[in-house]
Order: sequence, then structure tokens, then C-alpha cells
Amino acid sequence: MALERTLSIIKPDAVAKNVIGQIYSRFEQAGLKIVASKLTQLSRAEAEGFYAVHAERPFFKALVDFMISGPVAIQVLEGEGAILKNRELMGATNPKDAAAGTIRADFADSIDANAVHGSDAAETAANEIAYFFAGTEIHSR
Ligand code: IDP
Repeated sequence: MALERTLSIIKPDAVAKNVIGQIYSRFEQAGLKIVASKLTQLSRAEAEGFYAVHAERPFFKALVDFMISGPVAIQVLEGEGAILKNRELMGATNPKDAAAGTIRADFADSIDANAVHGSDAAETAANEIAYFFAGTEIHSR
């Protein structure tokens, strides 16, 4: 497996539940390193740009409204097979379908408020990381 980086967002619902640390622990226990991290409030334009691929979907406005409803915690995770590993930790998009013990099964309430985002492939990971972080803000170690 290759050393990879992936973008993770702890969404407003999970930040509001005060579980940033519990989610960080899951990353670390799975062997992923947090190599960049920030707490921020997204603007509407930032959220629309990030989810541009979903612009034509019926849930787009609700998704953007939700993503700007409170602060988010954004990380770059690094490790062997980090992209798939994080997707496994997250669980299915709809928490009703998420496997027991996954972040979404444990912390998410609905498909709208589903606790976390994680890049789904190498190309999207590279684009999403560059969307939120300058190279100087990422610290491998
Ligand atoms: P993912 O976050 O598991 O990668 P995507 O299909 O990329 O899932 O969708 C992005 C986000 O859009 C989801 O996390 C979820 O919050 C929202 N979403 C996706 N499908 C639906 C839907 O059918 N109804 C409402 N929200 C949805």
C-alpha cells in the first residue's frame, strides 16, 4: 500500500457535539497521522466551491446551508492507504447504513448531518487538500 494523504472534515453537527477529540483518536488509533488541522467557519462560496461536483443535485442547497451552519474542523490525514482507511472509519454516507463502530454510526444523525467528510479517491484528495491548505500548512513527520 502506498503512503497517501486524504482530506477529512468534521462537519458542524459533530463539532457541535464536542466530539472532535474522539474522532481524532479514531484516526490515530487506525495509524493515520494528522499532518494539518484547522477549525474554521466556511463561507457560502467556499462550501459551494468544495461541493461543486454536487451543484446539480437536489440536496445541494441543503448541503451547503448545513456546512455553513457552524464551524468545521478540517484535517489532512497521512498514512498507508489513508484514503480507503478513512472511508472505512467513516462508514456509509447514510448513517442508517453505516457499519457498527464507524464514525457515522456512532456520531451522525442523518444523511444530511453525517458528521464527517473524507476524500473518495487520489485525485479528489489532492484537489480537496489544495482547496483548504497551503503546502506550508502540512507537516509530515
Ligand atoms: P460522502 O460524503 O459519503 O462521500 P457524497 O455522495 O459525496 O457522500 O455526498 C456528499 C454529501 O452530500 C454527503 O456526505 C451528504 O451529507 C450529502 N448527501 C449525499 N446524498 C444525499 C441525499 O440523498 N440527501 C441528502 N444529502 C445527501
